[in-house]
Amino acid sequence: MSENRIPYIIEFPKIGSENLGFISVAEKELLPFEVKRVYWTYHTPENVERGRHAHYELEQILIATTGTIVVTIETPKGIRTEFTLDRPNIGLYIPRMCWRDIRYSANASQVCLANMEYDEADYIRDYDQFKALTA
Ligand code: T46
Repeated sequence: MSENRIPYIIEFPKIGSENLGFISVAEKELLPFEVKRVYWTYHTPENVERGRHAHYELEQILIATTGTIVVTIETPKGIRTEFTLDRPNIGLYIPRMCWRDIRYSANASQVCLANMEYDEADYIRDYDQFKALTA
């Protein structure tokens, strides 16, 4: 699988102009996995922190199509990094077995590309369990 992968920012093409507007495209050469699911979140209040879990096998790319999303990732090696998604032509790749805490600006809309279908059994929702599994 992707044991040694680390989170990173993907820069998608930005096609267009200030006069006409822009299109960004996620074509497969830029993606580290085959997309099996797309979901999106919106209207998240600013005082709510989402995520707060890891996944055994799920890999994702998060894109803030509007607003700003701040994602704190902790890798299996315990390295914590904060990523700010504040442009609609960038995405954050999150490998499997990474803890994520996510905050949203009030106007944020988030699109997520995922490598597998929804499976509640893939979630690790307890931080102590995450630490034990990655020790
Ligand atoms: C992540 C962030 C960015 C479904 O029924 N289907 C789905 O595909 C998803 C993603 C969720 N759900 C249900 C399951 C829960 O009852 O929606 C509810 C909230 O889901 P979750 O706790 O996953 O929500 P978030 O926003 O905290 O996390 C999700 C992803 O799970 C997570 O991997 O990185 O979005």
